[in-house]
Amino acid sequence: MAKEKTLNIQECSIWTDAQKMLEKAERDGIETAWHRLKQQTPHCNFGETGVCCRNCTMGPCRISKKASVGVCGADANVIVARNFGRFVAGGAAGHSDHGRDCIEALHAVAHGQTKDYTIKDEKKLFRIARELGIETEEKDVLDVAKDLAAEFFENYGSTKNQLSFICRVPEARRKLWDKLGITPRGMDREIAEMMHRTHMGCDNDAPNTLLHCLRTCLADGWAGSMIATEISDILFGTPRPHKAKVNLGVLKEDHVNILVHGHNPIVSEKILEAVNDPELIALAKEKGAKGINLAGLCCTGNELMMRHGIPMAGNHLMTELVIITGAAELIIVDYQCIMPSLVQIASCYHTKIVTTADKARFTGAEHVKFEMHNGLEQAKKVVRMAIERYTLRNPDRVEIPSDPVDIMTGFSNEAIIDALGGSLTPLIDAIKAGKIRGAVGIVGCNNPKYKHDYCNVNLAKELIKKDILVLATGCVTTATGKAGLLVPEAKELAGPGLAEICGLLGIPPVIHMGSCVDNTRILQLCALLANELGIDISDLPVAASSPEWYSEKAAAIGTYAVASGIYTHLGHPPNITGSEVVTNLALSGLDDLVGACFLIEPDPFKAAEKIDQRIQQKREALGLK
Ligand code: XCC
Ligand code: SF4
Repeated sequence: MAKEKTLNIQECSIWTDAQKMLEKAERDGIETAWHRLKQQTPHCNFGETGVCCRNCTMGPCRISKKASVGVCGADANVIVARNFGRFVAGGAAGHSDHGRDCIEALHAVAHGQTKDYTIKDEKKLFRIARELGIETEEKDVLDVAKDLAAEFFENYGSTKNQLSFICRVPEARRKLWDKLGITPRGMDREIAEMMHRTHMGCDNDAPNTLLHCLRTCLADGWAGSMIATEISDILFGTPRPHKAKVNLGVLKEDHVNILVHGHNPIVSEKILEAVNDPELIALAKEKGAKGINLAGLCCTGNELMMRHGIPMAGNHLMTELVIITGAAELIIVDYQCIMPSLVQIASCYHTKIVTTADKARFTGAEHVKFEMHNGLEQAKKVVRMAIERYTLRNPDRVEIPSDPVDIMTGFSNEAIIDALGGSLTPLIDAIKAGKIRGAVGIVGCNNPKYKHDYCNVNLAKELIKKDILVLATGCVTTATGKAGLLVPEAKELAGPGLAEICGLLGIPPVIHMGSCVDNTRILQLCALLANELGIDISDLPVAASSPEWYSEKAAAIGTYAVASGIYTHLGHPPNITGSEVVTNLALSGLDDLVGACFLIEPDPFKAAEKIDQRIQQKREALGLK
């Protein structure tokens, strides 16, 4: 492959496993995201600032000194707001369609349409059903599941005035949303309305469009994603703390290595079952391997790690590099964050890419469609393919670059409350006493525009030093895990107060709470704390951050966090800076409206300072030292 510009590999990633694989990539003549980014820079300024509109064929139009409005008369503010609206609608659609797949799974189990999936956490099923006002007295498990699935389906339609889990939101916040007209109604409805509003000739008032961005994203946070998390716990078990391992070193040279990549545990859970099938293990041994090794990538990796301690090979920017080890027999994917380049890179090795969802097919990959009635059978088929691939592996091309790092995972809210002895009181006391000064959820992705994981790791390190508890999800899990922050011993790196609490509870200063849909665990935790204290979420000494974000989903998450009252840091802005109105609203105006706004800061050390100041203000407003 042609290489126009060479990489400075030391500047690409903070990790030696990544650097070694980038060196091997160059030796093997492979292009990665870092190489392709070079070819794409400098980026188009119109696109970057959000002032390019392609919403009709009188255009495309772009705003410049020469032309301050498009053909229809839309100015930069309208165009930017519309583009951002469609951007977050894409993210909300991703999470919520994943949620819908979970509801369909619950529905299929409840109606006896599958033997491959069951209810693993009946207690949680009943608890959530009761929480949502579903009659459970003397009712059979499957009947409760039927009613809960039906209730969740309703959350996607147009018959509700508000989503079911709004019952979790503190009253002050609910009133505020009502007043602003942003109480989310139906998941699909808000997304469709966003598409409608942004059609030429509809919502041509940027602040008004932005309000609907908040509403659409709130639907994601309090329905689409939250439903995905809760059903995943019901079907596959609510996570409990346990140990796991992380980085490319989790691959095994003498095993058949299978990686799961994507988001929905409906596929990865069955692969986990299949790799433990004695017949398949025997087959792997027959082919000369010592066994079958399963590892995760990105969010479905988080799901398997949270529930079963399956090791994590890497985050977003490691997904190409894992193939370059030459030791990956097969990567099975469902949807979201799967670079199309994986197919091209795999073709240079013996690695097979298998897709499973009709809505996410990749040219050149093998498609094995997973459905509720055949999940296990398909999983076994895929594992058999991986074993066959092992015989094609070229040992001379194998390089597994590092030893894995230990981590602790499995912190669902249920597990956190158990660890605290049954209530949130000890946590609240620690916050009041200033031992834990506040909490920050660091979430999201990698982006080759940054030195890989530099901001993710350094922000976490700086915050824990300041006695701020960090909650990690998504691709930040792997980052903080590799940095050694996800083990109880990392308390040594924390400030004295946080270190003391970590020591007492035997927990790390950075707590792993799951995948990206599981950011709703953090949302729920904030709501529980606020309700317990009788205040609004925006009064809590908490913040959110996505330092190295890239996706539409991450923007939707940031937006629902802000709309829920959580101050949110991003390493770089979305493509909105071409509009003063939208930028000012995002960076300050929203603070007056919803009690939170965005902070943009690429430097993790400065970001930590600013987040710390905000937390300090919140503490003072609550009368805490
Ligand atoms: Fe994707 Fe969820 Fe981002 Fe990672 S953190 S790159 S969105 S896998 Ni969600
Ligand atoms: Fe141009 Fe307006 Fe059409 Fe957008 S909607 S492409 S600004 S004419």
